[in-house]
Amino acid sequence: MSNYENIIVTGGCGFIGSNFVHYVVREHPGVHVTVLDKLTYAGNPKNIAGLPADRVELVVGDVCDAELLDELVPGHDAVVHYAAESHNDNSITDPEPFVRTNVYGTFRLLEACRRYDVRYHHVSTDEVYGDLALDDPARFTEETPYRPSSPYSSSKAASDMLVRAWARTYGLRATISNCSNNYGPYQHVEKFIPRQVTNILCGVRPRLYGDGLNVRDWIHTEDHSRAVWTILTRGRIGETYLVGADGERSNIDVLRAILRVMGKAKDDFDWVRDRPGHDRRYAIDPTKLRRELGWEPVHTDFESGLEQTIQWYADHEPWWRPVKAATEAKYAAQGQ
Ligand code: NAD
Ligand code: TDX
Repeated sequence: MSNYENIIVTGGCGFIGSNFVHYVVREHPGVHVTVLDKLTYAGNPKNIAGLPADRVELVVGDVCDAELLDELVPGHDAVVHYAAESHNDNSITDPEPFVRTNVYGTFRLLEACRRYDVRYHHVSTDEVYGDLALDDPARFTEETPYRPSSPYSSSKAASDMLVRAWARTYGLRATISNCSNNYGPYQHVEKFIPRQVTNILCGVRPRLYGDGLNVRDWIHTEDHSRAVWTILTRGRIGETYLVGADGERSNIDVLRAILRVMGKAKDDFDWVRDRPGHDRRYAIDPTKLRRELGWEPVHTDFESGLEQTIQWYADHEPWWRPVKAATEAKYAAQGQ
């Protein structure tokens, strides 16, 4: 049993938030989850369909809605804040919803948690630290200065700063986690791995940005969910924890692994226009989370996790097919 019996999960119909909802329902039977989700293009109620109605309630609404938060937040033990505009490429074409949801939405939640003295956990990204050179032996730690590059990562960095200020100034019981790139089932087809897998399933060639040498530090979303629960229940108030699973890989290596698993030739893809301001490399040093809270990733074999993820997309075409054409039309307009 934890001290948390009645929690709000914002963005619980998205990729990572829905994984956390499933995780809590499966692993922590005494906990009731209220999902607050606006159901944007990225939110899908099917991601949490079938969970017991006495454990999970979906409230469709906006984290920017102060009146709704005044109704919803009192009486809950904690808010775990996943809701965000999450895609870098979208933030480059239209930054406004990123500032609104990620910055103003976080502000509204912090105000509600302050008013009703509710524990708050903030889910953030390693992208707030900017990028590293490919040959730099360094990895990001909790002490690395913030240096975000994109409208998305700067909006997340701004939201992290608000959380720190609310913790220090008002004594809000808050923690922050900054995680690396997640993979797994239910990830929107706009993101790198699902985009390439579903392209191949549609008979379309995958698309690689720039020179393909950019490095991302991959973690299975199940490991991320367990890390967030660990920090929510046992993390020190006011602290930041980096979450990563030693999963550094170049984009071209990941793409070649996908091509291999799906029976395609290793050069069966197209090079496309690079992302403006494209971060070169992310890498997380997760020592603090491991030493202080004893968290360890379970999904340490990236290749087998990737194979399972590919199989999930092959088995769940009705889940991704309805949004595939619109997603690709957006990319086509950007030359990607
Ligand atoms: P996602 O885009 O798949 O899901 C976002 C969810 O938030 C959707 O369900 C959407 O409907 C909801 N939402 C958006 N705006 C809202 C609003 N104004 N009010 C209420 N709900 C709203 O995103 P994701 O990949 O699951 O990411 C979840 C969180 O994790 C984000 O905060 C993101 O910054 C963070 N994160 C993601 C990754 C990654 O690899 N995807 C890595 C580290 C951190
Ligand atoms: O078609 C593509 N081709 C390609 O080469 C796409 C969609 C992406 N890429 C590259 C860009 C990145 O180097 O692949 C890499 C991964 O791209 P994304 O899936 O868009 O992820 P990224 O920009 O790294 O950000 C992700 O991880 C950190 C999440 O989307 C963020 O929400 C999270 O904070």
